[in-house]
Amino acid sequence: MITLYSAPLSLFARKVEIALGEKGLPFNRIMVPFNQATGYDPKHPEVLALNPKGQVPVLTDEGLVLYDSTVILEYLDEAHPEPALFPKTPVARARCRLEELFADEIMLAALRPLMHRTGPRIADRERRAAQDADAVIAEGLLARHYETLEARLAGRSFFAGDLSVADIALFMSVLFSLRLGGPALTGFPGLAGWYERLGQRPAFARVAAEIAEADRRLSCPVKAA
Ligand SMILES: N[C@@H](CCC(=O)N[C@@H](CS)C(=O)NCC(=O)O)C(=O)O
Repeated sequence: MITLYSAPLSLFARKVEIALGEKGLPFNRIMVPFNQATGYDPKHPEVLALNPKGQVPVLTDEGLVLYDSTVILEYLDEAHPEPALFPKTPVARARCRLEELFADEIMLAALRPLMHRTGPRIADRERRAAQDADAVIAEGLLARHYETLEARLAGRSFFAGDLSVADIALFMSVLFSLRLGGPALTGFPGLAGWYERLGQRPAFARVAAEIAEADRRLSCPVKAA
């Protein structure tokens, strides 16, 4: 039986949940504690024991212990090939991996300066002003990333052929951008349609609904800039 250590507002662990859902794989989920004041501290002892980085997601499967969402998604696709979440040819697979990296690293870098918005307000006015200024710059960067994605999608239904890990990772980045008060998808009709279509798939819808519920329970409301 697969066990997944996840967290309510973990972009990376939720990628794995979507992949497990799309593949119809049952799993036992252990939600590690998270709050907006101290984050993941104190860390879940089993996560500390299983992952030298002390992060979620961690997935265990019959004695195998894996961490890092990218490694986990590759394992799941090889161990449970149907339905495939990677394209077939080396070139298409390489492009799919690059899309995932674009989401996980490049879009994440632009999301980080927005993350304070769901946390408690800091007292220091100067630091707050600096955070707000950084967030405005990051919003511009996110809008440029949307433009890039709109062009790459180019009217297609998915980013790498059929539904793939590229769509899962990019969906999570766009979802985080929207929940953190990043740019709306207005003006990006291809991307908006793709996001809406994915959001109707049960595995994506479940994760999106659980994140919205976790935000209501754990996060400070995000004010419009
Ligand atoms: N590259 C890793 C990133 C994992 C990661 O950043 N996890 C966050 C939650 S989304 C975490 O556990 N943070 C706690 C920490 O870094 O101490 C992946 O793809 O799984």
